[in-house]
Amino acid sequence: MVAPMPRARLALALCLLAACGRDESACTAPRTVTPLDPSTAGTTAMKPVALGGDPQCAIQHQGPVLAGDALVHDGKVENAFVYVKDGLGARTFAVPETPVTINQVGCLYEPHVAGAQTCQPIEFVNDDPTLHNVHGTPGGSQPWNFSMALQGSKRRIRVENPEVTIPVTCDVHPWMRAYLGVLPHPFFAVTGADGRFTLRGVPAGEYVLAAWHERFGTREARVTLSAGETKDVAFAYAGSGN
Ligand SMILES: [Cu+2]
Repeated sequence: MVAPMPRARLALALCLLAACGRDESACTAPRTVTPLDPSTAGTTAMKPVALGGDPQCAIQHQGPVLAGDALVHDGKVENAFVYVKDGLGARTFAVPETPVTINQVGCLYEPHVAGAQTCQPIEFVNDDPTLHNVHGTPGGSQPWNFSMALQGSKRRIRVENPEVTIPVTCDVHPWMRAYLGVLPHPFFAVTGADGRFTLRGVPAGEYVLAAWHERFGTREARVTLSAGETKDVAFAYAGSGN
């Protein structure tokens, strides 16, 4: 445990004020949901995200794995955020009330990368018997910054605008970092230890898919999905990424 420095205490005080004044009214406005026909929806499944098939690439990226920022297993990239970037048109989607949970456990965020829909509740939980603060710094929505002093405490926010991705940090423990991808639709996923993801129920259409990774950068792929079709899409990272 690193004791908070005076400067950190000041930051925490400011956080509380900022959190109190957070206006989430953009998330309470009524919306008309676009109906999707499940009988014509398809699925995009994914082959493993690979580091270009070159073992040297994987070796370069591995190093000490401490915080989920470069988890590569047999060339498969974990913690990439994959999503439909374009192609859904003007559809509007229902907002899930089930919260996305980001835990603070062992002074790390779990999960390290998470996705949520705009205005969906995002619940931060402190599982540690120590003080954390949760500091989100979106570019297109209001920031948040609040302290969580008690073990077992929970606090919810909603992010009003899409953004891939929003860094979440703790001013007490500078190594703590999570990333939150926020989208106006439900078609996103985080790759698992096998480098795979699945996007279910995507309407038939032409799409741009994107894969974002904090170290390796962003890749895009075009995919055309017809009704009921399942397609494999692979992204490859090579060299030092980006
Ligand atoms: Cu912390």
